[in-house]
Amino acid sequence: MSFFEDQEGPIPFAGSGSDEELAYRYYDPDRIVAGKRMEDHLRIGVCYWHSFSWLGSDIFGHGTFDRPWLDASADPMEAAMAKQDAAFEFIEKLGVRFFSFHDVDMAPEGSTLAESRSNLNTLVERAASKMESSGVQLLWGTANLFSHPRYAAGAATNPDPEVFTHAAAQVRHMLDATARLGGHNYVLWGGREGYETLLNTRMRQEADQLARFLTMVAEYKHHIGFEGTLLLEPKPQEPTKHQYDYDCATVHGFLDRYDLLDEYKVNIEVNHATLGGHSFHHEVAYAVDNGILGSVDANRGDPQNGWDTDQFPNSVDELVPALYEILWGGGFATGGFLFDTKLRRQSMARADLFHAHVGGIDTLARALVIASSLVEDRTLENVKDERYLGWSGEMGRQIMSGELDLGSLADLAVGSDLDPSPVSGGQERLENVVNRAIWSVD
Ligand code: XUL
Ligand code: CO
Repeated sequence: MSFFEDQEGPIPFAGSGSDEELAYRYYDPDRIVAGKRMEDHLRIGVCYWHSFSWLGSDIFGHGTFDRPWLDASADPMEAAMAKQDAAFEFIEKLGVRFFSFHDVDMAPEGSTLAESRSNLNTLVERAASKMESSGVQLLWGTANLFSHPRYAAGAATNPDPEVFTHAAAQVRHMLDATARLGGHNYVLWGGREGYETLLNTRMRQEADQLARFLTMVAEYKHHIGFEGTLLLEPKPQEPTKHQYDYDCATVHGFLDRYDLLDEYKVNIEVNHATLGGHSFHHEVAYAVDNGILGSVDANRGDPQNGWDTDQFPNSVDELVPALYEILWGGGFATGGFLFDTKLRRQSMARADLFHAHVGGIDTLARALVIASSLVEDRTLENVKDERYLGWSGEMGRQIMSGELDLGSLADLAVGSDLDPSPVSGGQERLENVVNRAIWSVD
């Protein structure tokens, strides 16, 4: 049975002159960019939850989407199989290589943990054969530790150790499933690992619990020989008022404090960065600089309201600087661009899923090519080299090596009557460099 019968075959690459609506203008998987195939740079993935499990409901209204595989009256396992058929048909027709899912997206929860695990295993085996025949791979798996009421006060950070234990079982099952499917990464997004009010919260206790949980997850990963990367996904708030994995810098400090830096990297989401008052560029640059870039959840927010609206990326301007940092850092290892993206509630038609993904993928492809030309051009790097040149000179070296202390530096400054003059940061000139690349690169 086909759920996307209007789309006959895989979306083709048709070039920038094409007038076909459902064709790629820029996403040409085989095009070589900076020595690598475009598909291998971007490693595009489709998410199961927003695209196949969600009906378009919001806090004020019911679902609006035309999703025949989400038939509430059907047997839950039959429905999960139909959903899986829809997901694989869509991913294959979109022509991308990866997908990601939470345990509860793929299989219905049973009335006990054992039943949930058995449901998951059935659907995972079914997914394995679809992956085998289609060549589609798992970018990452994750456990949903935030929807069920038992997790209202958090999972690993819950005041009740029984909730922690329940979460441990879910993660164990999902790590097993991710390993079974050859997943490239495993993600932990701490949806409710935070607080609603400090009046009832011990932050230090909760941080210790979270660290213990993450240590156990890393130990288990090694125990089963899972070779994917463990990723934490920062987000400042929503659904909790404050989330502990606030942003990349906070996660980095946490990992360092609990001696977990060798075990975890970050999954950066564009709209989480903007929700935290940062740019996506900032979060990526921080992660690359500190060796913790893992993967990216591609989407965008709406500057008018600042929420986590999870819209499809459509701004080359926003993505070019971040892609520049990713390329400069050597590109993804196990990560990729996962479309953690939601259609607007009025985009009810099944075809809207294609339009949204095609536009987002083309935006990423175009940004990649422009960013690569900026890396090759080196103007931005030359400006940085020049700007920090003093630090490779005698004074800079002596300061950084510890040869000079505060007192000797003060004597040196006074003795040589030091009077350094400011130099231009050249921001507008550099903005022109970036814009000219955006305007001229094909
Ligand atoms: C929530 C979010 C999640 C994670 C996976 O904001 O981004 O979908 O990516 O749990
Ligand atoms: Co996400």
